[in-house]
Amino acid sequence: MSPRLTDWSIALAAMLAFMTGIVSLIAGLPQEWFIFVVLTAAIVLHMFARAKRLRTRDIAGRRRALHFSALLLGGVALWPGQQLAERVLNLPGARQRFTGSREIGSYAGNAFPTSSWVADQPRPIDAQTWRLSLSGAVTTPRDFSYDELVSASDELQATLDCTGGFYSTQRWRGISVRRLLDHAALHADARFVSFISVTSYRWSLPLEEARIALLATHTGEEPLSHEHGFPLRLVSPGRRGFEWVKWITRIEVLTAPDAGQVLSIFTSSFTDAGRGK
Ligand SMILES: Nc1nc2c(c(=O)[nH]1)N[C@H]1C(S)=C(S)[C@@H](COP(=O)(O)O)O[C@H]1N2
Ligand SMILES: [Mo]
Repeated sequence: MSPRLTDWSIALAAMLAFMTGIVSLIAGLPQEWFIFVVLTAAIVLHMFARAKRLRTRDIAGRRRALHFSALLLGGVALWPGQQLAERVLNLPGARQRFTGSREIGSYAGNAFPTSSWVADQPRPIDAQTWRLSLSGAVTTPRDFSYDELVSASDELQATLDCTGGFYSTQRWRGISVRRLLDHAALHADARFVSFISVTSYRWSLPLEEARIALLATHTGEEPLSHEHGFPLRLVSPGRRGFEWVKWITRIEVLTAPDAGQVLSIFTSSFTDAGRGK
């Protein structure tokens, strides 16, 4: 590939990345994965087209060694200084969690940001006709009504942390997955539990981890809003936000990992239900 072409593709990629940044700021769109993919592709392209082999004289010699150690030490020395400055000036970075996310709307019911992996936007769900079905590697598959699930009143405090850059800690209420599974008599070879949305977005957890997760109907004292996944969403402590499936309608017990789930989170927004049809 000619140098010109790669320079153009880098410029284009940088512009795209910049524009998605602006758009997501304005529209509150969620993920930075798109920017990441575009930039990575551009850089890899650039490396193949333009990389020069490292020569010994680029890295050997006293001057070079001094130069590199100074850069390294300088970087290390600057970091605590930057952290301090952030705290003193109360910049947004000061309230960041180790994931880089900033806290918004903890312990305030539905008043925290809402996010989709791509663009899932189902129609509001009527709790009275909605059912949760539990099936797969179980002896007694069955359905549950909203009222049955609400009456369990299990509680779990956990932090939703979206890769889009916010986190929010809530006291969630609903029914624990453990309690739900106790209704179904699992087969001996049950290994995973898959949580499936009306949009076909799905994600699974290993059985033991699933048991400590919660199927939430409420956040704080409020029933979940439609945007936050009413009537039922997964709350999975320690897992990233994209794994907390919203608008769940089916739970399937699996005997092997679900290889198709990764694709499902990218395609669900293009299904009829995902588009609100
Ligand atoms: N069905 C479905 N569930 C989903 C998503 C989605 O697009 N579809 N997005 C996930 C992502 S990326 C995050 S961060 C959380 C956001 O939950 P919130 O809208 O309640 O903040 O929901 C997750 N659950
Ligand atoms: Mo997210």
